[in-house]
Amino acid sequence: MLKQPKILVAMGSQSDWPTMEHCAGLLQEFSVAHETHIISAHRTPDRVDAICRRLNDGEFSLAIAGAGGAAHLAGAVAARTTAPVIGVPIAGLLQGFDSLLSTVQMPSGIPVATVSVGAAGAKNAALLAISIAAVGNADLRQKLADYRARLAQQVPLTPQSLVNAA
Ligand code: RP5
Repeated sequence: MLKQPKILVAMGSQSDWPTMEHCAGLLQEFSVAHETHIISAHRTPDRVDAICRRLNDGEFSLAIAGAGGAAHLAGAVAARTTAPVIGVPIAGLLQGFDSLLSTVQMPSGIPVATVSVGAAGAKNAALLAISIAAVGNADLRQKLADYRARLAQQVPLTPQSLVNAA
């Protein structure tokens, strides 16, 4: 793992950005360096090769890849590197069930750590990437603990009525 982690955030299309910006936003919030790139496994395979060369040259600690439909981007990246790869299934025509199965069902030997569909998955991909980068990084571990403490504070003790909220 790089001393100062840098995360590759890849996605298959501009149309994936409204989901993947949740991932980039959290990395920003944690002040974790990252780059965002559109690299399509089927439309721009040369870009996939080029960015994976940078990954294998050690420019990035690990990769997050979001894609929809027949979502093979995360698997295509994982095929080219031994760095950890986190896959984010993007919701599309089939509400993301297609991309979920395409991303999670990697055959034995080439792992993709797949998170949930959509914005929740994009956020969790960032948090998982930070957790991996936090091995041996006390500062990042503290930031993760602080984040969870803030989450806990946001949970009300009892249900709040919405009836008179308007
Ligand atoms: C996938 O196809 C992309 O990851 C995107 O989720 C989906 C649709 O892409 P566009 O047709 O919107 O470019 O490759």
